[in-house]
Amino acid sequence: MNQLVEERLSKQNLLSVVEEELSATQIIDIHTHLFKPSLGAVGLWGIDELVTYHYLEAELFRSNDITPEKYWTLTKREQADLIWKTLFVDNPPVSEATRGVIAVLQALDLPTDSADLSEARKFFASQTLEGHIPKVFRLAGISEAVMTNDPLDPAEAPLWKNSAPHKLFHGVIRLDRVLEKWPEHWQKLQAEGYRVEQNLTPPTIAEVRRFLADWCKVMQPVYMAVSLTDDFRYPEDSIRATLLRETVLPACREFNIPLSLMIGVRRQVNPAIRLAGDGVGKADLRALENLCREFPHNRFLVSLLSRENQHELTVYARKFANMMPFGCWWFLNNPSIVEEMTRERIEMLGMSFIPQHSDARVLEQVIYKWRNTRRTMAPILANSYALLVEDGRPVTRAHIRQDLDRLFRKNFQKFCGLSN
Ligand code: RAT
Ligand code: ZN
Repeated sequence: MNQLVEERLSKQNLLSVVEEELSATQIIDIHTHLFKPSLGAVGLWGIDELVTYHYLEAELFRSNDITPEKYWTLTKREQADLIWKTLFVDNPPVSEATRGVIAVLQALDLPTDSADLSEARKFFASQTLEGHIPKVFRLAGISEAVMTNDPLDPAEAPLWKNSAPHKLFHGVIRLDRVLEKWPEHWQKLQAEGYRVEQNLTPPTIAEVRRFLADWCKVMQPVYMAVSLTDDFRYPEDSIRATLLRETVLPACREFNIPLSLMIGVRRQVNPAIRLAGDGVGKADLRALENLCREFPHNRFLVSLLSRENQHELTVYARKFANMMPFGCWWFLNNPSIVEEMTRERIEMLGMSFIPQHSDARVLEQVIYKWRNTRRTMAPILANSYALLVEDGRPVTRAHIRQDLDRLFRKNFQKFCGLSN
């Protein structure tokens, strides 16, 4: 190790060294809605998708009198033009989601204050997806992105037939349809040749296991995942709990992968605004406690949507090493809340958690989401080291590098049983 890396840092140097090291860290983005190029038909990218992101659609209706009903009759391009005019021209784009679009435009050397989107559209029309992805990942400082793959999505599932592994993307089996909407989906499994019925009989359980095993072979998932509502309970007398206990958790053990639980959504509190219409509710974390205790041979990645649940989750992480808290999810991914959650996690867990994921739905969003995460987290990390130095323990660049590698790569790789 060279002298510079070993040098004990003074308190004044900590922030700049953390910033430098954080910008050099190649992050694994552990939860996104991005897709590898061979699944490109379901992947979103480009200016019209960026501007019509559902986070921005939710903001549109607060600053423009258009009704949701009228908005949904517009073409994607017309929707983007309306949002651009409303949230970027007539109003200052200071919210987290609007500012993100500005940061992406700047990173791609496109105008940030133009009256319309014509120049940006011209730029994106001249890109190929294969060439654009590595450039975007480079600008975002990420080495890999973890996808969200729903084997029951009629648009996505058939694309897996001709899809080879890709070194920048990892697969994840997303189970919302199986676990949360079994009555509407069991016939889909039946149509695919699995001998299931609506009742969870022993043969049906065995066939759901076979379905999961088959998709594990196809998708090579790094984990399985489900998003759960704020009223999630475990144990409970329900289809969801039975499928979890009898099919999903055994499959995770068999394939030695974690289950990711994202808990706290309140679906469609305002259905008129569609994807933007989900809300948040505080969850009862006894469900999580029961799962972590009753299934010590399973591992759980956990992200919760309610700010009010975060301290409790951090306490649970101190009780259960088979649980890994991750990310500041969705409505929490704002600097004020990221700061609070990250400080709390470092204070109670040291470096044994996964600070963030991007949840990017549109490819170029990884640029701004990771830029914001780095910007918010650098002072928090620097402050933790400053306190340590103050209390008598020297800190070097090598220590910082190792910690960042652990937070943004190794904790995930180890928890998922991936080799690095
Ligand atoms: O953040 C989002 O875009 C949400 O709509 C959800 O996709 C959420 O992240 C999820 O994975 O369910
Ligand atoms: Zn998501």
